This record gives sequence, C-alpha cells and structure tokens, in this order.
Amino acid sequence: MSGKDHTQISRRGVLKGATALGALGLLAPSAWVNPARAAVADGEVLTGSHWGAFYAKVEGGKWVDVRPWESDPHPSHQLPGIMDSVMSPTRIQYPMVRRAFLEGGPGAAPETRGMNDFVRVSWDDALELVSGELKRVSDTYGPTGIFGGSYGWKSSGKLHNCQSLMRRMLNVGLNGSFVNASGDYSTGASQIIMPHVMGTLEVYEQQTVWPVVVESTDVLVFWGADPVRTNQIGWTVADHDGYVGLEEFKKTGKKVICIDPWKSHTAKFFDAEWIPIRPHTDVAMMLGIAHTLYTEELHDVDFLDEYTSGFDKFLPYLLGETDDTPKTAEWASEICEVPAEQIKELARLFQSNRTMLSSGWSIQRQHHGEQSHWMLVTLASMLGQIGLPGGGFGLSYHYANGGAPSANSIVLPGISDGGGAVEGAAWMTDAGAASIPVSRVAEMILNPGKEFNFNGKTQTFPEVKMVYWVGGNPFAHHPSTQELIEGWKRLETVVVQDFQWTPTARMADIVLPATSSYERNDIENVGDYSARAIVAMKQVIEPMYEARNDFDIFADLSEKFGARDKFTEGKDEMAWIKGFYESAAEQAPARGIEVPGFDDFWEAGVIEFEIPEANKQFVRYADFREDPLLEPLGTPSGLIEIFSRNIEKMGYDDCPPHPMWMEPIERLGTGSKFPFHLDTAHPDSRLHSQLNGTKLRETYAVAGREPCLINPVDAESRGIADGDIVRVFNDRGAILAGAIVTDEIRPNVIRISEGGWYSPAAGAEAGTLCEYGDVNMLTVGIGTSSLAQGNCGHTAVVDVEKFTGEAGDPVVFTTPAEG
Ligand code: PGD
Repeated sequence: MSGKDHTQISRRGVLKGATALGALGLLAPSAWVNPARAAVADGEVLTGSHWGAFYAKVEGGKWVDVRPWESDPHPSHQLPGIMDSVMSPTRIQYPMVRRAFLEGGPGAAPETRGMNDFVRVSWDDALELVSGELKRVSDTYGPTGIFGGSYGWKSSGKLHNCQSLMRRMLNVGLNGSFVNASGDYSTGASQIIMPHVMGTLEVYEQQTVWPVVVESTDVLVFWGADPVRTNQIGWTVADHDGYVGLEEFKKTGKKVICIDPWKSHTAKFFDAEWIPIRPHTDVAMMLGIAHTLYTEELHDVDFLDEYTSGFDKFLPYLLGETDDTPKTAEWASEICEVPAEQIKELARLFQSNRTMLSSGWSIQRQHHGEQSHWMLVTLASMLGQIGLPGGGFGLSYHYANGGAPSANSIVLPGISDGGGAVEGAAWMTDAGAASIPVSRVAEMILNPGKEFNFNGKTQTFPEVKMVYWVGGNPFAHHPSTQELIEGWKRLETVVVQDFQWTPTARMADIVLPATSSYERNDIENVGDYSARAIVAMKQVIEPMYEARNDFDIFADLSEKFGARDKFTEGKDEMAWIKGFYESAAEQAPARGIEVPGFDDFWEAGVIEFEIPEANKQFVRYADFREDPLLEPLGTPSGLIEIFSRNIEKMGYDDCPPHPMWMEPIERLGTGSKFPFHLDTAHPDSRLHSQLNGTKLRETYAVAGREPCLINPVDAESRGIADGDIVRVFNDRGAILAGAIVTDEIRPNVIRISEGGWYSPAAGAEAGTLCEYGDVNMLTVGIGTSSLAQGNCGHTAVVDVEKFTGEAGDPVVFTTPAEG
C-alpha cells in the first residue's frame, strides 16, 4: 500500500473550507517570483472558476491567498493551484514564434515543433503574422483550410469565452472560412445515441433530485461513476451542492454499490459494495442481469408495454435465438469476471427495491460506447422504475453536481460566436464552412478527402492546413497522441493562445499569451444544474507580463480584416458584462423575483436565488410516466426506443438497431496482446490538464511523474515497488509514470489519470516516449462507431515494467528557451 493519502473524500469530509485549504500547506505564495500587481485595493475579491467561487486575498498590492466562498458546502482542495497557475514557471509571458517558422516560413522544419526553440516577438509582429497566415491559408485553400473547432474546457465566464471569441473573429473577419467541430470529448457516444433512445441528450439533463433520492432510493448504484471525485468541477462555476446529497444519503445507511475496476472515492466514502468489473465489459454484465430478470419473470411487463418500443425485437437476441448465445449470467460472467451468482443476485436486488442506476461517462468513452447507456436504459426499463421517485437511471449525478435542486433564478446569456451573421456566404453553416465530430481531428488532418459516416450522414474530411487552438489542450486530451503528432506534421501553421505553456502551446508555431480569469472582469452563473447564484468575476491582478485578453486579441485581429466594429459591437468589457446581466434580469418578472440593478449587483459581487420546495421534489420522467400520450418523449415513437428504426435504416455494422454486446477493438480476456487494461479516468487534483503545470502536482506526483495505480499481485510479479518509476507501453507508444502499489485497483488493470502533459523524450525515443505520463500516448484513436464517432479515450491494453534507465525530468514543466 502507498503511504500517500489518495482518499480525498475522507480528508475532505473532515477538513472543510479554509482549514482544509490551509492544511495542505504546500503552496506557500512566498515560493513565487511574484511580479503581479493587484488591480484592487488590499482586501478580498470574490470571483468564480470551474472549481467553485472563492475569495482572492490581496495584501500589499499582491494576490497572496485564497478562501472558499462561504456558501460553498464542499470547496475543492484544488483552489490553491488556481492561484499558482497565474504565476507558475509554465506561464506564457510573451508572444513567441517557433524559430524555424520565423526563419523558414509556414511549414518549415515541422519536426522542430515541440522542441521548445522559440523567439520572442512584439505583439504587433505577432498579430501581423497571425492575420497574414489566416488570410494566406484561406486564400490558398479556400473556406475549409483553417480548423477553428478548438475544443476544450477554457475558463468560466460569459464574456471571455475564448472559443466563442475566436470563432466570432473567424466569422466576422473571414466570413466563416473555417472548419468547426461538433460534440465533445466527454459524452461523444451518449449524446448521439440518447436522442434516438430517450429523445434528449440525457447526459446534460437535470436528474431526479438528491432530496428525492435520499428519501426514496433503497439501492443506489454507481456504475462507472465517482461523483465524490468528479463533482469538484463544473462548466460554469461549481456549486458543490451534489456533496450535500451524497452526505445525506450516507446518513441513511442505505445500500450503495460501486461497479468499477477501481475502489473509487465514492466507494470508500459510502463503504459501498465494490464490484471490480473487468473494464469494457459492462454491457455484458447488464445483459446478464437482464437475462436473469426475464427468465425469472422479474421484469416489468406493463412498463415495457406502455412506455417502450421494440422490446420484442431485443428479446430474441437476449435469449440467444438470433445468435445461439443466450445472454445468461454465466455467459456474462465469463466476459466481465463478476461471478454469475452475484449477477443473478443483483437482478433480484434491483427488482425488489427502489433502485437508481447512476452511470458515469467512462463506459461510453470507449469502442462501441453507444451500447453502454442504451443497455443501461433497457435494463432500467425492464425494472420498470423510470419516472418513479428514486428509481430508474441517471447519467449526470457525477457531473457538475447533477441532481442538486434548481433555483428559481435568471440565467445569463454569453458572447455569441457570430455565426449566421454573414451574408453572401452560401457555403457557411451556422458557424463555419464545414464541421466534423470533434474527436476526428487527427483523422481529418491525416485523411483529406476521405469519406466518413456520422449519425446517418456521409461526409468528407476537408483539407486543413492551419490550426488555431484556444482554451483546449489536444496534446493531453486527444486519444492517440501519436496520430496527432503525425497530423501536426502536415500542417503549415499552428497558432495557440493560452496562458499556460501546455504541450499544445509547445507544438505551435505562433504562441500568444492570454490573460487568466483573474486578470480581467467577467460574470457567470453558479451551479450548472442548480443555477443558484450569479457571481461577478472581478479582476484581481493586472495582466501578467505581456498577457492580453482573448477579447482584445481577437478584436485586433478582426480589425486587420476591417471588422473590429462587427466584433466588438462598439462595447468594451464592462459594457458586455452589464448587457448580459441586464438581459438576464428581464427574465425576473416572469419568474416572480426581483433582482438588483447592475451597479448594485457588481458592488455586492453576488446574488443568490431561492430553491422552491417544488424543485426539491423533481422526479425525472414523472410526467412521461403519468401520461405518455400527453407527455411523449422526443423519439419517433414518443416512447423509450429499445429498438430504433432510424438506426436500423442507417445500416451500420458497428451500431446495430438494439443494444448488443459488441467486442471492443481491444480488451482483457480475448487473447489480448498486452496483459493490462489502462484505466484513464479523470484526475483527483486537476481539471483535465488544467493545473498540471502548478505546484499542486507536488501533492500527487510519484517520482516526478503521473501516478500509476497497480495491484500488489501485479507489482510483485514485475518486481515493482511503491514509488518506482515504471514504463507503460504498447504498440502505439510508451510513457513513464510513478507506481502506487495498492489493492484498491483490481488485478490486471492499472490506472493513470488523463490530462497529464505530454513531455516528449529527447533523442532516439523522441515522439514515442512521454516522460511525464500522458495516457493518450497509449489509447486508440478510432471513433466509437459510425453512429457517434465519439472518442475512445478509455480503450487501451498495455504492459508495464519497472524502468531502469535514466529518467529525465519532464521538460514540459519548464519555461521554453527564448531566442
Ligand atoms: P483542459 O486541460 O481543460 O483540457 O480536454 P481539454 O482540452 O478541455 O484544457 C483547457 C485549456 O484551456 C488549458 O490549457 C487552459 O490553460 C486553457 N485556458 C483556460 N482558460 C483560458 C482562457 O481564458 N483563454 C485561453 N486562451 N486559454 C485558456 C479535456 C477532455 O479530455 C475532456 S472534456 C474529456 S471528458 C476527455 N477525457 C479523457 C479521458 O477520460 N481519458 C482519456 N484518455 N482522454 C480524455 N480526453 C478528454
């Protein structure tokens, strides 16, 4: 066992608020070379972030500390990392250009991308270069030469949304001459399949709220979900209200089951029954439960008749009449390594109790990931509890505090990307000249002209020669880093705008330093689901070094194309923020609430809203259950589609018209070439890759690398001890990581979190070895299926060995050399 504390929840449960943050004691601001000048007088400024709202404490003209907002019931232990990110050595200070690009022009010596050899240039020169390249590429290659899809988690805030701002510039300045991207890396498979099955995206919808779950659920199942870890963050400003629900449920002492290869924070928090399933086999296990329900006549015939369509077409498959393979518990057990008797017991337990099947998203972020949530819905339909208090299924209890009751609030609009505002550009879609499913970016660059399927349509990849990336880090987030490295070699120009020297910035030709949220003013809702407050995100410090706001950078670029006024609409930062607030305030009378005028709100820094009693009783699908004719689902039949005629019409081999167990391209137990499955779930102490460049890393890194959890049996067989550097590899690449030997991970599975910065080795292993631990060096780059084309970031089998060579310090955490 590791001597480290990897159970954040128990520590978090004891230490709250300022005490907990102070107790970390690891991020003393004195360690900084602090050139920051406060933008406000000494005191505290309330602001907001993906990690929650907090006060920035200013003393002696400097930002010196953070304190969680008093209305946050469970502040994230990552807050001090935010403060460090603003001044860490990985801060981008000046506009920089790759030396070979500057000397040789676009596309010169692409192999020197990532070698950290940059030349500092003035802002004027940098903007001239960027606008010149945008124009050259669009003149030379037409409207689809530039990729502006630029996926990523950026920062919170309704104005400084760098991705909308970039596309706004491309829309108003270049008539929308760019390739856009649709969907996201989180729920790529589910958000496409669920509208066919349930008529909504489902993954971003309000859940049956926690007070109802606490009251009515008897058995709470977390199927590949770890809300205690992942609810730390939100897309807007995290409220952390989900933790109240988790704590209340714990007090009831009712049954919690965690189905996960890893004994998650949630499993430990609840002291839950842990079922360490073999990765990528959840659909088989669900089928085994479904088969038991049917053969023991425990399924809800009335519910299936009244609320679903197509069970009769699924049943022959379940019973093995179509493929000679009945999906018995024994059959499932062979695949998922959960004992057959336990699978049968689960069927009986779920049926005889009010059961909530709460699933995370990792089980759909894998090859054939569409099947996982479709089968979960089918299983929930057979149990017949959808629409009853505390029963059914939920796909968002682990995300952004889903299930936190919603307030009676006003919701802010944000800056638009200006799409559709362009006249006379017939080829333009709402935003952009073409669009690809977001995870297909490397495939697109490598295969111009290739046809691909996507949700019933056949499209062709455009030829992209320039990439402009803001607010995202593809050299951490994109499965199969190797393909991305290859793709990058085909590009003539790469521009990256960030405030951190991420691996993606290091792979750029032109790097522009952006401000962080704390160097500008903004506004945001608190709570993605609860929307229970609006916070003024007030500027804390002056922009660091030569950083500029994304808004100003794109306004200047728009000006180069004669479109500054179209971009700014004649408004500055505060005018936009005021406009968003006043527009939201117009909703107030219809909601029967009063809100202060903008100046009073800004002065107060926050407004909070009441949560009506009725919203504390919300039950998802109660209306549909009450009256399926008057409240039909948005599917073609108006019912839950266990069989989809629309998907049948698409005729995809890799996505059949009802849920099925489909072998993934690689997994354990099928003569797998490598003996371990790599679990690449989300980190405890970062938001994806954000904050990896900060001192927070010292609280979790092992031997200076990303931690790798390995079972004692596996470690012993390979002579690996706790704290050793290990080499994890497969045919696609290799990474170094630091071993944590623990029985909290099942045998034959190792776990390394996604989001570690790609830190290429020098010399012979350049491009094949990452010295820090970017898991995507090892994952597969294919789409989930022809239907959704989602990413397969969890699909990878690997081997692991003790590393005995000379391990270099990961270069990615240093400031690149300046010419
Ligand atoms: P982040 O680390 O959040 O990762 O991928 P994503 O690219 O979103 O990157 C955001 C970047 O935006 C950071 O570099 C940050 O510094 C920058 N940024 C923040 N604010 C600003 C700003 O105001 N201006 C500018 N210009 N830049 C800013 C996450 C993605 O990874 C996601 S969402 C998921 S769900 C996937 N998860 C997995 C997984 O589970 N397993 C694997 N193997 N791979 C995954 N990849 C995906």
